[in-house]
Amino acid sequence: MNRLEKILPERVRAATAALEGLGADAMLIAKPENVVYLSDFKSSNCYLLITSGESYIITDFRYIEAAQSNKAGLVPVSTGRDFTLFDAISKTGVKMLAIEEEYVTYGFYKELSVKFNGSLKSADGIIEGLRIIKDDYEKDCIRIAESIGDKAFTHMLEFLKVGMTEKEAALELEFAMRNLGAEGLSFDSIVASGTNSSMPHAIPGNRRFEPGDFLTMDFGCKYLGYCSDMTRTIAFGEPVKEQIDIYNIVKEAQQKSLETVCAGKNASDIDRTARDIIKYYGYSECFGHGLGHGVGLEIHEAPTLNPSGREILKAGMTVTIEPGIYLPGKFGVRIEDLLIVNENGYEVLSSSQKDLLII
Ligand SMILES: [Mn+2]
Repeated sequence: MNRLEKILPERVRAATAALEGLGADAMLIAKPENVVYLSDFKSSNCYLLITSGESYIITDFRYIEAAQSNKAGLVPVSTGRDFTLFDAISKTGVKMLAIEEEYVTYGFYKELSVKFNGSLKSADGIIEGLRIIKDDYEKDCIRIAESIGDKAFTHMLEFLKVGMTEKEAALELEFAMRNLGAEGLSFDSIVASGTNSSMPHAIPGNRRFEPGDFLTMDFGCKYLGYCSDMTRTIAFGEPVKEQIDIYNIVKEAQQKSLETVCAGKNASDIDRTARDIIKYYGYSECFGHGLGHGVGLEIHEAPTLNPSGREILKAGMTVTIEPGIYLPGKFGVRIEDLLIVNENGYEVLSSSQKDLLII
């Protein structure tokens, strides 16, 4: 038996159990990652209708054959011109329907309001709340995705040369990850060199690597739908003292805050550990983003590690730890690992070295 065949019906049961707390008799799932989480069904048109009785997978002619063999125990419903999603909802006799209000469009809401004869409420955060704790299957997928990133990084250390452009490096990084078994990228790779590296989310351009450059690569791939995420900053040729000093501050902030990760810890306390170290050295203004985020079917998901993060870490959550210092017009440094939170601490999934690499 495929591992998912056992897990998917359990996830649907957990979603059904959440209906009672929500005070709704059905929940319409439209957000693709939530659909995939509950059904492993990937398409460009699919809704799940979770009810306390039967639950349904609603799609059109193009996907109905695949939907009929879903492993989640969902009843397939085919929609078309004569029988729409709204007809399918009405047919179940649902009175109080919960929808993902942060996801559905205003147009969808307007049409639903006209065609559905019951009340609506928000289902926001319900499926995300289930997704925040990763089961063993998900942990394995994320471990494999991150190890592909590590191998691709090792490959890049051989490949990168002065004179190449950021775009060429980004293309090679993508090629390497896909060649190593990734389905695709978890986000557009960030390859930022020299003065561009002071922009945390720089877009790879035509700048050519020069001796003395710092190069920040922030990248990840997908494996069986699950994302990876890692960042390393390396140097082309001997760096100057300021570069080495900044690198070591970021490395210290990254390592010390990473070591505080443990079930029961406050998300904001972990952020503060890194922020205080960077502040101590006088660079608090140069670390303007949060320390980290959860990673799963989405590249950015709960929990959020930043100064206002209220979540308490639990075993099975994933978090990135990615402090940085950015000096506008000069250079930037960011180091990022992906961790799984354990009862007694953490498991670091990224294994690439964090001492400054000079190529
Ligand atoms: Mn990240």
